[in-house]
Amino acid sequence: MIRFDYKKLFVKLFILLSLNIVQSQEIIRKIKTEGNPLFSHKYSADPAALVYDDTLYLYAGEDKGDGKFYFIPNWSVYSTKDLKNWSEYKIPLSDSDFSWAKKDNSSWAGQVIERDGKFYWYVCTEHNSVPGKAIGVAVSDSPVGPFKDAIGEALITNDMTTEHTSISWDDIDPTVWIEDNGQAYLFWGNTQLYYVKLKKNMIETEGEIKTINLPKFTEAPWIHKKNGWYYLTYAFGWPEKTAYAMSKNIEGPWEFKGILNELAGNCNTNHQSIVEFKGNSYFIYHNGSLFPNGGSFQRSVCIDYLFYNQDGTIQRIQMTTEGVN
Ligand code: FUB
Repeated sequence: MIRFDYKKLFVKLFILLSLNIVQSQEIIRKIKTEGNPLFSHKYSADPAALVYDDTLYLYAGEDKGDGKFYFIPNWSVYSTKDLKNWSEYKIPLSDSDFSWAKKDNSSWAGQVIERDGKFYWYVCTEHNSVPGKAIGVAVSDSPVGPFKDAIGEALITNDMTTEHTSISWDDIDPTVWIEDNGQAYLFWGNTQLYYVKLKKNMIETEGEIKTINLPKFTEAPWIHKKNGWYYLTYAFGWPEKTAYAMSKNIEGPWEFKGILNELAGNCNTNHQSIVEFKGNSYFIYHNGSLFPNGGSFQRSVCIDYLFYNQDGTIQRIQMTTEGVN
């Protein structure tokens, strides 16, 4: 006689049901985009995209600046399957989720990466006892969160990099990359570009912090790979354009290839993210085009196509108002 395991069935049903409830509960808004900027209900800055399970997840800061400086107390997450219809989820991470972060301060850019079914969000915020910016990491079982501090302290603090620059905001804009052999890397910086290996647990560094020197490096490094080439795009000069370098090795040497994107109009920063999604390559960035008060501290995320040349170099981005719709 076959005995039916009701207990197992009940546990499975309970897990499925709660996952479903969490997912549907967390969507706070459905958005149909009409071009650039992508979202007009609020300001959004420093986009970082993650393609996972046939879906593009977009992480961005809630840009609540008063017109004088950056103020980003929360990060948002959006998802889409077609780049037109988007879901916005309940705020998945705030600077107040890091007990070591200064209260009511500005948390800047970050990036989410998946490893072994967990999602790690590297962000920068202001440290409350080590003067300057610091990098923390939050973790979740879902790409839409909620995320929680994965360590309970910062991963990178300003005092770890003082030999390279005296500014207190050089430890910003983390971007992460995992090699096919499993070795993970963290890149970050302002004025000086840094990188360090990460242990498999993604919450500890391994070995020394190294530097990379690229022309007019300001901030916002982003690593991606295509056809055997590594690309390191970054914010170039001030106000920022986007430039890029290429290498056959994640640890360089990097060859500077020039400007990729022009000034983002009335916005000092440009902050890019590059991904491939359903057969096309995309350049996701921000500008100050949201009418009437958009600008350098009230930015909005945009998306345009990115095209490669035969030799692997990238064609200049054409910023458009139509976007990719
Ligand atoms: O959003 C604050 C800062 O502005 C980011 O960390 C930089 O990349 C620039 O976009």
